[in-house]
Amino acid sequence: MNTTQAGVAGAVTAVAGGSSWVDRRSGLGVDDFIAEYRDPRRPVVLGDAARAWPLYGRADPDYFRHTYGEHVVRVRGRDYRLAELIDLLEASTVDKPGPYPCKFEIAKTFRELLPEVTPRFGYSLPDRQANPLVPQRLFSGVNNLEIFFGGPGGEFPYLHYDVLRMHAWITQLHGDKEFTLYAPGQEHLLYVNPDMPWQSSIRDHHHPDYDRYPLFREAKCQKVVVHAGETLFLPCGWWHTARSLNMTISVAFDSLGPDNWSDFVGDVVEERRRNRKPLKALALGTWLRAIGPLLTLQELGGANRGTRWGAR
Ligand SMILES: O=C(O)CCC(=O)C(=O)O
Ligand SMILES: [Fe+2]
Repeated sequence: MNTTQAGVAGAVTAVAGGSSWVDRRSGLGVDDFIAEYRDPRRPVVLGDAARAWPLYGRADPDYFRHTYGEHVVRVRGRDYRLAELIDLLEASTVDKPGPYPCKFEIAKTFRELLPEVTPRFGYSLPDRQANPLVPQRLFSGVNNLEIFFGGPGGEFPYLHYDVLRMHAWITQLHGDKEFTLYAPGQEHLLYVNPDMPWQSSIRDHHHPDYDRYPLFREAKCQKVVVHAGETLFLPCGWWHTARSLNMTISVAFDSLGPDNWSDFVGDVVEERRRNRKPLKALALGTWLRAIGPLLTLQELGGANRGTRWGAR
């Protein structure tokens, strides 16, 4: 991106260390997105990816209070009416943050919202998750289109990359959320949890215990604030965590395409090995590697491009 484009797009965000940044782009063609961000695995903030969603520009706390206020949602084992939860989050402060994340799977908890966050944007396609050749049970822990509500100071509890090396997409519908990103390749500095290697063991990464985690000092992070209307693309394997700067409403999902297929297969196999299921690892790995080229062929014929959620 040249400086003129950068200026027009409102562009670059200064980051910790001052040496790196996350681009902000609007009006980006899908081919340019693939060439400049997806394939080189660079995060980007897209200004208008979700512009076609009916909910875009309308999703403030009052909208949810009025439309879904009586909806009962469960947070940390307690049931709230959504209106009550939003009141609680709006009244929370950085010193006394409300619960976070308050996240709900849209297809289960807010089914009526599905058409409001459709179409799925073209940047995230093709997506292989709904393909009948791919065993659906693999995706039980994957972020399956979730809506997040947060108040000031609400922090995601751990540094992680999205399971199975999916690409992550987080659209800010309301408010501002700060993301802290660590590029892949720094795993030796992040104290990866051996039992859950997509998570760091470091808690409170804003005030880490450097006696316990001395190497973490050397890890280089980038911070980016995502504002209402913007979508953050986080390529597979990028470590991240987030904090809500004010009352926020976001929609997040993961994607699996031809470009992160082999990363995905690697993590699926690795997880079976870690759980001492070598035969399952072998069988699944063989199957998934075999269907990879088949899926690519299908995609040449237009498959895996459904713009409805869960569609093929
Ligand atoms: O928006 C956030 O708090 C971060 C969400 C996230 O990274 C996730 O659900 O995997
Ligand atoms: Fe994530």
